[in-house]
Amino acid sequence: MPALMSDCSDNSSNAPAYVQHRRLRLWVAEVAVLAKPDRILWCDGSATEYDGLCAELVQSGALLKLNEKLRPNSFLARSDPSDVARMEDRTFICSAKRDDAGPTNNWIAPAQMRTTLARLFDGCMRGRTMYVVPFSMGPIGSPIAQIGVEITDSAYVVVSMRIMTRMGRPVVEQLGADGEFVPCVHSVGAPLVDAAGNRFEDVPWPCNKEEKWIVHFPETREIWSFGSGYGGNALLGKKCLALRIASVMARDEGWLAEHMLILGLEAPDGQKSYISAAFPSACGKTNLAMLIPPAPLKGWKVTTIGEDIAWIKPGKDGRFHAINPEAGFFGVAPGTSVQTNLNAMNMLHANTIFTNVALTPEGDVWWEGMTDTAPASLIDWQGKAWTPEAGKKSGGLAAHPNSRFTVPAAQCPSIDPAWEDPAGVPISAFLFGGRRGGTVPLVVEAPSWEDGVYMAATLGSETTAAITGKVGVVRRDPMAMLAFCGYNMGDYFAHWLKMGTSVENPPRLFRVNWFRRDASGKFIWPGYGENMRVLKWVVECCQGKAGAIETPLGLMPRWEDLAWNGLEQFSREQFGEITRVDAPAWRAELASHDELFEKLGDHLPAALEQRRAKLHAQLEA
Ligand code: SAT
Ligand code: MN
Repeated sequence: MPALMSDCSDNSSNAPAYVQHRRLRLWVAEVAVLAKPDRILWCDGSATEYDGLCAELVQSGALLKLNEKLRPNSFLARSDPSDVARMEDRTFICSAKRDDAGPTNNWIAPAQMRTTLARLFDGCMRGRTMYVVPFSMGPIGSPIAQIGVEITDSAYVVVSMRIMTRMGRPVVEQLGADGEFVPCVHSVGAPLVDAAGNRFEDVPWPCNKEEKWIVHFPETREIWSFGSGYGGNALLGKKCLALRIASVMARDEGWLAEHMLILGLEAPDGQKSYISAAFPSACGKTNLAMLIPPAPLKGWKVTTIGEDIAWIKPGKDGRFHAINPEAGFFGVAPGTSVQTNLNAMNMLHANTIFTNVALTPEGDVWWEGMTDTAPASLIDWQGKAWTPEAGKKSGGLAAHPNSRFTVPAAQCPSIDPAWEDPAGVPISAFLFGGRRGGTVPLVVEAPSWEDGVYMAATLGSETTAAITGKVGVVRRDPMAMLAFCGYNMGDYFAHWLKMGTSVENPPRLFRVNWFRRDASGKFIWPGYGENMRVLKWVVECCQGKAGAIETPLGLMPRWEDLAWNGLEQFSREQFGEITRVDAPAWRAELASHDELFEKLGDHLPAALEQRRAKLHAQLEA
């Protein structure tokens, strides 16, 4: 933590009496001296506080209250059109040494970054309220949990953090007088008063159009975010703490902080397994985590622990145990429907904050894919009148492709009874998947941990609207962590290799791809609930019961090894198409892994180069 300024005392933090933590009070006072807010408000996390803040946000026009009968206690926020997704090019890892951030992260020297932050945050909260938001990632008091305190000048962030994390007074009480916490400072970067004292009107979605910075100091475990109010840029417990900072903690302490969902699978005989799966943003993690098995696969049941992040620690029983550090879901709205994710649709019935979806004349929400036909008239995500005809003509969408819902996890109908178990759940398999129109087969089990780490490290995926930039280009996204690993990617691979030997029974590793397309560009595999057929095979592999054949890539199911009841219309030819291993395409694929591997230089573990040589040899055979 930076040195304390001399001209502030802990009295100026405005902390309530229950805050016993002197260092926390001093830090809050210090940030206040820098950011110069009109007032400081410590959030207790109560329902009264939440309701009050939502009412204020409605008053100011930042939130729109949805129809109480159709969508009780729910709101719609519309962001500034320049602030709609994570910004990877504005995300920085400021480690002491450039090499520790590695070639896949943006790096700026800590001292230089601190100078920039001092400039950005000086007076950035003038005219605003500075909220102090203590939060726990993981059940409060769990040995796996971590505490953070986010200072923010956005009430939208406060109410979102109350859904996404365990937040408020109980966290401060858990901290006691000297507990460890990760300091997180966030400002939308839009003061309401300038240095000369001139006051400006607020806007519904304040942000800084010129500058956005999402900054991490891994050594001192601090987060500073400026200029954006959206998602992972602003809700600092999520990608910033639970992935970028936590991945560094995990490296140092021997565990894993991963961009993974966690789901439970109950077999017809009652046997329960848990699977964790890594997919890049907006590749269907939420849908997979809440999957409803097709009726013909009677007796199988899927339960949800988490849909975005998993913290995984070696257990005394020789297995990995995982918790979901979050308390809510920040899921992609478009494409969510009663057909694709009934559990999510039911979960969103109330107490939800929607961002950048469309508004119906009845005061409810709509997004592309929710229903086959769009309502005759809507207000789009930018607050403008929208009709299906006009949309067709202009190509303008009613909901932004990265529009989101923010909802308490407890509202999910498929939530697993153990989702808040502080000890976590034992993991049987890790799945790694991306969006790949070609080349990558439906499912492959890696022959060994090392082969699996190679598979995961070379995961490729077509980019989505969850990040700013071009959509649909294949990029290497190792373990779906490209944007979230807080240190050198080569060292991260070495950490993964080592973790496989840290327990007696590590999970089995699989790669999946639901997104293969035919010659006309259509998805071949039906996906969604039908993915249960693949999950069933995965669980059976873990139990040594599945049939499979060896391929150059690893173990794959034959047609007869998957359950097809209820999906008879899916032909053997189609199955052949999505499981085909095209040797020339794979040679090109292996060569494309250079794109990442070459960058890593001597940080690339030798074991991974050996795996690639082995794969090359197998493809020749
Ligand atoms: O990073 S966000 O939390 O905004 C969403 C995502 O990309 O997964
Ligand atoms: Mn994510």
